[in-house]
Amino acid sequence: MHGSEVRTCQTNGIWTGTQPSCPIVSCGDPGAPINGIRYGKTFTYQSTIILECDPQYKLVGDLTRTCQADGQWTGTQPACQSTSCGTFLNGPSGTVTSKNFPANYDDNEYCTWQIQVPVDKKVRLDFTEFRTETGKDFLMVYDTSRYDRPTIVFDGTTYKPPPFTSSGNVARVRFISDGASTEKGFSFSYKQVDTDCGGVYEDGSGTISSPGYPNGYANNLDCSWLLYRTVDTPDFIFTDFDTEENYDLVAVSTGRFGEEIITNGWSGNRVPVDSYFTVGSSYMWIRFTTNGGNGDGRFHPGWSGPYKKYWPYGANGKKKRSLRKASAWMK
Ligand SMILES: [Ca+2]
Ligand SMILES: [Ca+2]
Repeated sequence: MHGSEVRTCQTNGIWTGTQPSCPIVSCGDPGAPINGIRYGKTFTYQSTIILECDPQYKLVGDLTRTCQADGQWTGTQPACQSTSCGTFLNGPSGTVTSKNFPANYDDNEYCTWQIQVPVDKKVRLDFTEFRTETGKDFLMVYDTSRYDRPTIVFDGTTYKPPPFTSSGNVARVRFISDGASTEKGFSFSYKQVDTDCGGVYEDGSGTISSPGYPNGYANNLDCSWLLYRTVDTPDFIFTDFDTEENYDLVAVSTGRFGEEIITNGWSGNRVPVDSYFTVGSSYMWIRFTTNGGNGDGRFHPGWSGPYKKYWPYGANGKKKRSLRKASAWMK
């Protein structure tokens, strides 16, 4: 504040002092660490910036800094130190494990793996093990060209992340542990997959279809789609559905780990009446697996449908229910 904190009305009808003004406090741009990047473009009071390091560098210092009322950033500017934990990887496939795996990882880790495949492919991650200290040690997955914030963050010892497929040909995985208590860590494989076999669909709306739809899908598929909305709930509805009964399965779940199961695997040629969503969840997973043949000899076009933002009212104007069981709402 500039000006007088206390002003008194004088006998001459004029206030003492000067009228105060309250210019917003700015902490200024602290810049990016060398071999790192700064996310956040506002530097005024209560703004928070995120500081990160490129792959093969470890962040030492504060990951986030917040502008305080006195015009100073919290903490100190971090540095990016060269590290052997994390690296650049290329397709077609490989395996990544946390440090010391299957023994426990170390404290204060900051490891970044960047996985790149040819431009006409996507990156698929399959976790085989996952145990980190809940709420303290985090594995972050960053989608293609979206390195300012993770698409999804995993921690804990209860669940394993579902298969993840990037939206483009690069994905980053970062693991950060705090200064105390460790777990076994994680192991995942990566491989390149065709662009129509899964992906990340963030915000907006559009259509997702099985590979090759409507001209039929291949045998031995395993494709994983992630629908993600930053501030609300994704909603998906099948408008066409025809797969080999009992063998070519569509599983739908919600939650970070897909722990809210809507269906474990749905098949046949019945189209659902209602849409799929779980109120409050930002994440929805759709996984399509097909077997090695087509035993019934019929042609199956596959499935297709639009995704959008969850809206609580159906086309009939009635409020929709949160649906978790497939059986009750199939034609
Ligand atoms: Ca820890
Ligand atoms: Ca089949």
